[in-house]
Amino acid sequence: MLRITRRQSAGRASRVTSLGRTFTRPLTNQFASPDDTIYVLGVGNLGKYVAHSLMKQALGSVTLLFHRPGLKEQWQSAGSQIQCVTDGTPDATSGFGVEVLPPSEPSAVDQAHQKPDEKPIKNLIVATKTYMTTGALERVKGRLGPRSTILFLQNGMGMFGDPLKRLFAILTPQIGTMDEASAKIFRDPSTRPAYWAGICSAGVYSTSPFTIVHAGKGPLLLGPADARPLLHGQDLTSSSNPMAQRLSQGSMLEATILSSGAIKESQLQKLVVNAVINPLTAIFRCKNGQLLDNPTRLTIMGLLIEEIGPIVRTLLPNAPEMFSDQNLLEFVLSVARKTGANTSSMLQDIQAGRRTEIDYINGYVAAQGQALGLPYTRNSAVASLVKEQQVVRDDEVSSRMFPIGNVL
Ligand code: KPL
Repeated sequence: MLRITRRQSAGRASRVTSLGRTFTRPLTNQFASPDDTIYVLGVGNLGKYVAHSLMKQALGSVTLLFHRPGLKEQWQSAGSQIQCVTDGTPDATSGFGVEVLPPSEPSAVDQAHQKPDEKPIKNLIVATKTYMTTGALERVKGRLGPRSTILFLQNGMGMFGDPLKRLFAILTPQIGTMDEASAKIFRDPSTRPAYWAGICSAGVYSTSPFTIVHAGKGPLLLGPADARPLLHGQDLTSSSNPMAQRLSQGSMLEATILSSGAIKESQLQKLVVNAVINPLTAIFRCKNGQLLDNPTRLTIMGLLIEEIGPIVRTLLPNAPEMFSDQNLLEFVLSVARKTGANTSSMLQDIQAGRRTEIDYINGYVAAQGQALGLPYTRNSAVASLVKEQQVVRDDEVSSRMFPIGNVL
């Protein structure tokens, strides 16, 4: 399996080790062309964090894509900068390009929307909420083509490159965002952009539209989501992908480029974490760490893993030992411990009155279980409770969630 590691050097150069060979390349003046702009679609916690880190380290131009004109006004009131607070110290970055996207309905173009920019986009980071992905991509699809790379930096699952699943994506929302993008936006594989998946474990939350708090360190893992033929001699799914290279330079993002197999494993491991911690913190309205000191909640975590483990192992033939139920449970517990003081993104969404990403997490797991003929009803039960914004007390679990038998 191709696993690529990157080492930072102290000076203005980086060393990349690939298949046993090490390359050294300068960090300066590589991204001078405006063509190399990295566009960020979705300025939530992660979009702002990645944009700020790229700008801070002078890794080329970055343009923020706003999906509504009101965001541009908020941006201007915030001094046209992203503020990132780490350990109480604020740090601001400016110099971003900004564009307000045209509305999806061309007839809705009005004074508030600037004339649509038609510049092709080579590098795009999609950091929207999962359920907004295709709606947002629809608005820039004309600027994307087979020479473009889209990095999906989101919760939930991406894709498995299975044409049947893409067909299935047309019929159900309970599918990964990349499959959905292929099914609804980029139907023709020969003109489709290269897809990359990203998983960011940094703890980041927003305190205002353009202010984030960087509360916990964590790496950014990147990898190509599928293989595809070379286009004019360029392989956008290899570690030499220009956007992946740029993200992996500088130390702020702690980024590592993985092979497609390794990123799929990481995505599935993250899916398991999100499918246990997110819905339970939402249903019990608790911090991540409050799942741990409670025997009822620990029992539910184990029962959910009993369903999720077999589904994930079927999706990952030759799953390594870290995908055993026991190891998955231990991994989830360790993440809950490390992020104990965090409010999960799902609970944050509920508290802010936003739609949650449950369809792309437990909804996705349940849909896969159903398609594979594996048990999935506990995942459906938690998904329904979250969708209905129900709050459940520990002593009501067996009657309102699913039977939990004798608690440990
Ligand atoms: O990714 C997360 C989320 O809240 O979405 C975890 C890891 C559970 C941290 O809160």
